[in-house]
Amino acid sequence: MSMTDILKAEDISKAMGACSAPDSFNHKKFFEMAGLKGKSKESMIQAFKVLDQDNSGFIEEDELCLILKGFDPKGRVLTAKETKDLLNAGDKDGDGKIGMDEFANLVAES
Ligand SMILES: [Ca+2]
Ligand SMILES: [Ca+2]
Repeated sequence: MSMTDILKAEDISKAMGACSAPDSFNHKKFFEMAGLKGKSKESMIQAFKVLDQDNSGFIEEDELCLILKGFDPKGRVLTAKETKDLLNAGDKDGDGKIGMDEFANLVAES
């Protein structure tokens, strides 16, 4: 399973292009452009599983910084600031990682 099974490659590539410069990642814009926003719960779970590389049930900080690579292997690594901002935006219960529900909320509110 990869993101191109869930989303259109063309949309992913547009979303990637919009945040190619360091510190330009905006999760709201990205999830919307990539077409993830508004997807079914099932698709959201599939996307979460792609990003949760070690299958821990959570997207930890080290996986968050690789989020763009989950969408496209050629994507860049997020900067420390972008990773922190994304974690702060999504981590509602404050355990320092993003669970499935937190991920779905993060995408939905974007
Ligand atoms: Ca994980
Ligand atoms: Ca959390």
